[in-house]
Parts: sequence; C-alpha cells; structure tokens
Amino acid sequence: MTTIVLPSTDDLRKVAIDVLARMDVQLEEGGGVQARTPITGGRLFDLAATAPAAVDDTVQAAHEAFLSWRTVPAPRRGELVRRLGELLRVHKGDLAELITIETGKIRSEALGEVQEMIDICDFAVGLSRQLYGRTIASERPGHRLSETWHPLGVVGVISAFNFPAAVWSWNVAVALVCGDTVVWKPSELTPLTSLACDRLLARAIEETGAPRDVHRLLLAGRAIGERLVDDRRVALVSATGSVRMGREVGPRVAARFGRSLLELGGNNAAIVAPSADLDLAVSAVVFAAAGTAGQRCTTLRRLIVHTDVVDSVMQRLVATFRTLPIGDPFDAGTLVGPLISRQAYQTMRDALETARSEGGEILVGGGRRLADEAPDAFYVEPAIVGVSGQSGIVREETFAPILYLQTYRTFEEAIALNNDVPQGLSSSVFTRDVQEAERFTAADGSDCGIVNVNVGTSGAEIGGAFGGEKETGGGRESGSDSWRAYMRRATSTVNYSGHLTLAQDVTFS
Ligand code: UN1
Repeated sequence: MTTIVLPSTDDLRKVAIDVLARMDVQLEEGGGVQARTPITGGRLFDLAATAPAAVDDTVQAAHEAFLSWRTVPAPRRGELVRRLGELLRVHKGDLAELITIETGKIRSEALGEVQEMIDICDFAVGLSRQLYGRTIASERPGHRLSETWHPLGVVGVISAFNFPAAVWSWNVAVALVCGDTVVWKPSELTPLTSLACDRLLARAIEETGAPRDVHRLLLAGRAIGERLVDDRRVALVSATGSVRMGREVGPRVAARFGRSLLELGGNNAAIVAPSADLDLAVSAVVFAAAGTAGQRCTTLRRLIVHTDVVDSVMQRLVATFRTLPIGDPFDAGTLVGPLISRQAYQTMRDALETARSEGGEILVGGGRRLADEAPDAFYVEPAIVGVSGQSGIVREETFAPILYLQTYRTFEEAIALNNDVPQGLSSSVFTRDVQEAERFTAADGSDCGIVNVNVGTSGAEIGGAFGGEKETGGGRESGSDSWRAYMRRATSTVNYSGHLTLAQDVTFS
C-alpha cells in the first residue's frame, strides 16, 4: 500500500486564511464556536458565537427588511440572486476549498456542491419572472376569480454539515426571489463555509442595493436554533437534518401555527434486476454508497439484488470496495475522505456491531485507516454487510458508509422491501425491463420522493423538487414548484358587474 501523507492542521489553516481573504471574510475570533477540520481532526480557529440574546434583534431586523423587500418587484429581487450566482462563479474554487477543509468532502464533490449553488441561483433568477398565479372561471357573471402568490415573511433556515453551502443556497436563492428574508442557523461544524456564504451574499446585497438585513447569520449552537424555531416572526422554518431533529422542530413550529419544511433522514434503497447493465449498476452503486463517505441524506444504504445476479454483483462490489482510495480529500486520486467526527465513527462502529449481532455478515470494509498518522481523524473503509431481512439496524439511517445487501426473487418483493422502512427519501431501480421501470415509478411502486431508473439514489439535479415522504418529513426544496412553500397564496374575487350576486345561488333579501 502506498504511504499517504495528510496535510497538517497548520497547512490547512494557512489555506483557509488565504481563501477567506480572497472572499473578503473577516474572522471574529472569540469563543463559543470552533472551526475544525476532519482531515486531521485539528482545530483551526476559535470563533465568536452569536449570543442567544441577539436572536431577537436579528429576527426583528430580518422582519423589518422583509417589510420593504416584499414590495420590490420579483424580477428586481432576481438581480440580487443573479449577482450571488456571479460571485459564486468567481469564487467556486475558494468556497470548494473551505467545504473540503470543513467537511472532508473530496475536491470534485466540493466543486460539485458549489456548482449546485450556481445552478439554483440561475434557476431562481428565471423563477423571479415566473411566480405565476392563475385565473379561475368564476360561477358569477361580471366576477374575476384569481390566485396571487405573495411573499411570506422571515424564513429560518437550519442546515446540516454535509451540504453546508448548497442546502443554504437552495433555500436562500428561492426565498429571496419570493420576497422573503432569511435568518440562517448552519451546523456548528462548518462555520467557515457559513461565514463565506454570508459574506458573498452580503457583497451581492451591497452591490445591488438590497436591504442589508435580507440575510442574517446566527453562528452558534442548539439553544439559538430553538429560539429561531419558537419565534412567531419566523413564518417558515426550513430544516435539514436528522429525524430526531425534525421530531423536535416540526411540533414546535406547528404549536405556534408556523410553517415548516422538513428535509430529514433517508434510508435509500436500490434494486438490481436480472436484466440490469451490471457495469452501470455497480458504478452507480459505488458512488451512491461510498461517495461523500456515506454522509449524504441521499446515500445508498440498502441494496436489493435479484438472486440470479447477486453473486456477480457482490463480487464486483467487494472487489471495488477493497481498492477504494481512502485518504486526503485534496488528493486528486482520493475517492473517500474522512468521517466528520469521532462520534460519527463511533456510530458506524456501533451499527456494524449491532448488524453482526443481528446476524449480518460483513462482506468487506468497516475498518479504520490512518489512525496512526492522524489519531483525531476518522478515515474508514466503506462496508458492505450481507443481511437476510430488514429488522433492527437496517431500518435506521446510520450516517456513515455502510451498505446492507439482501436478495429478492420477485419484483413485488423488491418493491415491498424498498418501501418497508420508516424513511422515504430516494430510491433506484437498475433494469432494462420497461415494465419493471414503469412499475417502480408508478403509484404502487416506490413510495419515495425521489424515484430513479438506472441512476443512483444520490446526486439529484436542482431542477426537480428535492425531498421525501414518511419520516423524511414531506418537505420539498430546490426546483420545480417548491417555491410555493416560500410564499402565501391569496384568492381574490373581484366583482365588476355592478350587482351583488351571492355564490351558490344564495339569496339574502
Ligand atoms: C443532502 O445530502 O442533504 O442529491 C443533500 C444529492 C445532492 C444533495 C444532497 N444534490 O445527493
């Protein structure tokens, strides 16, 4: 095995300082929030946290900005998002470096994350001229019945470490063209990326003359997030994270009749049918299961393979997993970077242990790498575990690269297995049988929000609505008509007849 030399924490700090300077980000050093890198496990900076008492003023500022922003014509609001997209193009490489430093994501995936931001900005600029309402046939003569979409208010965005910039951009780009303002509570694990996103948007705000407080960042922990969730001035809470987090956020927002948009865990499956192009299927499965070190909400966690092809699929997968390049995410040859934290590693170990105790067989992987070189960093071998059913740990989302492999005989059985978990985010079938493909995407097929054919579970394009059913939370972000969640609908009846006519033929005189 070739020796892997990881960069030092000091090297990474120097890179971060250069990149932050290029993006004009001033760090406020202090206490409360630590910027760390999972590449070495080392600490980069101690940063000042937002004081809990500041949440009130921050939400008030965003609310006041909303009162004027909502009256700016939507295509003008689009100018702000266009400028953000231009700045993201200029700083694509810089922002990707920060994403790699803070998440351990490989360079290509970090660049892909920034591309996803650019894409959603382009989408939102187009959307700013397409926030269409509709005209409805009125049953009364001389009446016009219509629907108009209006800005909603302050949107509280809570985002996770694994897509620290793209998920913010899905929300902010759409919310801003919809006339909303945003208060953002990012993951505490990615403060540098958050500061950089905030600064790029602040520059776009300055340059386009938008109200300064259309976007505010809260850099702090859970207590601050709770205040945001409970604040009545926050019209919509858009939260991405675990099912456990969603179980707390959803009811709290509902208790004050606020709106929530929840993007929670996935437990995504792919079916490999006997007719599948196995080369294509195996390549797609490897990226979906091991890419981002298994830390996407769309990561492939369950593989359901027909008994006729299971030996071949398993052999190819095991061989590929054995040789996956694991290590420094900045190295062009690396495909699997580190897990985010010691806790993530422990969770993976525990899940593998539980799987074993439940009768699962570890077919490949699961070991730790580079423990001597970097004792505080957690590089792991993506694992495949053979299972014979979906009880216990297979029903849970473990945010690490573990792929549970099981077999099926009939397509009905495969669909039932796909659907028989509490989560419902993403799903795939690999087949060349058109009946199977159509069946999987039909009403009685996959019950997920994302249903793919000959495409892996992860790596969705921004043009579609993104989200899922059941414990995934039901929210839809990003493309298609997800924008409607960020606006309020007004139904208007205008009487230009000069007479009063009551609907449903009611008479009252
Ligand atoms: C996430 O993991 O929270 O579909 C978002 C994908 C990416 C987004 C993932 N476009 O994998």
